[in-house]
Amino acid sequence: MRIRTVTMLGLALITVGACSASATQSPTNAPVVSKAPVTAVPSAPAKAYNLTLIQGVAGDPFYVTMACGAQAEATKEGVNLTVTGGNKWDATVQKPVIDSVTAAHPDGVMVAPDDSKALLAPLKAMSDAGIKVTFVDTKLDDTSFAVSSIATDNLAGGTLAAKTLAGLINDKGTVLVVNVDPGISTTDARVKGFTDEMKNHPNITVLDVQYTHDDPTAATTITTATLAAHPDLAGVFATNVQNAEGVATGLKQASNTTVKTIAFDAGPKQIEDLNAGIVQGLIAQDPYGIGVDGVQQTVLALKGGTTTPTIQTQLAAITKDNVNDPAMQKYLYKASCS
Ligand code: T6T
Repeated sequence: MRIRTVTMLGLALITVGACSASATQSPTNAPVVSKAPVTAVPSAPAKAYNLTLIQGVAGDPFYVTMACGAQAEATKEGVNLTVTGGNKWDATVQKPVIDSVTAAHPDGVMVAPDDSKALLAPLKAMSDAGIKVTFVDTKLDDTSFAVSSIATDNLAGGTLAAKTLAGLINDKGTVLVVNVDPGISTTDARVKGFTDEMKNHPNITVLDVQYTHDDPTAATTITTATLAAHPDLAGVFATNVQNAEGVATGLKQASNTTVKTIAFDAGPKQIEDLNAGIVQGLIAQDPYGIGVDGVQQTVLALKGGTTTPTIQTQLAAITKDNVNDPAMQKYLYKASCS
């Protein structure tokens, strides 16, 4: 069990150690969780299991980095890994991908479902076909058939985003939340953490959450329209890579230097926008670690070991001032594994 909190220019760096269902509250309200050791592996004959990682969407630096971690762990464990994903964030695009993986019948699948309800039937069918299913990043509402669900503490990340943004705007003004779609376990939790925390800031008005369907162009359009409708806009919370990129473009196009922006994730363009001073803080996840844990848990299940139902991976708050710190480098997402 470990938690480390360091305050850096108003942003708290939280590293939350992994896992398990039981959580207590730390002084910062970030859950402190204890990690069950990955030791209970019965001796089993060596087998080159076939695993598949189904990304939430292909090409997103978060999932690219997750695939790098999964591949590194697969190589270490001597198992085969295939990586696949739809070309946009959409349950109707991901469903046929899931169905074709089920038809190919790998031994185990790590999957980030694009919707917490709509993909229950195809993923249950995958599990019923005898394939071990592990949720990485996003999950379904029904996790009963999963080996493990591995994700950032997105609720705590949303809370941290709200506290940080409130500090940056001197606890007053109007703020915009730009989100992907309703019904995604990760981003829903981020918005809940954010809006719940903002109830403690009575002089901040949170506008109705706006959805982009994971399209950066939509995030730009929303930002432009909101600046026109609310010229006093003080802050923005962008809940993931694409929304952060689109919001930054909107602020740049408007030559706006007053709005403060906090975003989830740490893709290469987000780091550029942070360094350029367009975005003030990034709540970065550890997708590489999620990939590693996903393979570990799936292989453990295949070997008949005791898996951990819920694993929470680390997050960190990145600012322009700490982005070059060695400790932050593991939180910066990759455009490719090499
Ligand atoms: O924020 C990540 C991921 O955690 C989320 O579930 C979907 O969006 C990302 O992939 C970033 O674009």
